[in-house]
Amino acid sequence: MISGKITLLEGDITQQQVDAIVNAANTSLLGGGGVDGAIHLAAGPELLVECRRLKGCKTGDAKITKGYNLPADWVIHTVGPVWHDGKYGEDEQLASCYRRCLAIAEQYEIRSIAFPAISTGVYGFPMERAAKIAVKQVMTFLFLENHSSLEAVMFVCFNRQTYDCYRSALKEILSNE
Ligand code: AR6
Repeated sequence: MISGKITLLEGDITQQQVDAIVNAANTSLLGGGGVDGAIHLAAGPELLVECRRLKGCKTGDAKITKGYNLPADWVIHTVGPVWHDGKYGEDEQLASCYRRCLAIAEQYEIRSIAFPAISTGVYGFPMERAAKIAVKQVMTFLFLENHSSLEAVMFVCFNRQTYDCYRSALKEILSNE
């Protein structure tokens, strides 16, 4: 626990006991590798059936489904940007993913949500930069805006290096307050 409502942990997002987990999907929403593959595998085939009905999702946007066999009730699927060189609006698109997920969580009166490090795997977004964006968007949503339902946000880091990046990003933002 770092700051009341925000938790940082190293682990597998599919195993988290939260109301909603976030999936780092692609625009088809029809599954893939990485965290997307792991979520579909753990949720079972009904997730894909529901995803098909959503007709895809734009980069920077998010859509919600049920969690099926996952411990989480909901999956919020978002599509992060593919990293080029940072001059194609990647930062803003990534920030938009976090904001859209949080807005949907609020809409569904979700109390706890877990995020993976969106775009930092196959999509190649630099981890340090992505962690700063993630932390800033979540902190802004939780502490600077007036929202009611969300009580806990978890950043689920798949390895130690990711965990360290998030820890530094949180420390930096807290020391600037
Ligand atoms: N729990 C938590 N984090 C995970 C897990 C897990 N089980 N598995 C991987 N990660 P990626 P992207 C981390 O590639 O970069 C898919 O094929 C991983 O270490 O899953 O947004 C989609 O269908 C990394 O830090 O997502 C898209 O086509 C982070 O999750 C594309 O990949 C994101 O890595 C999306 O690429």
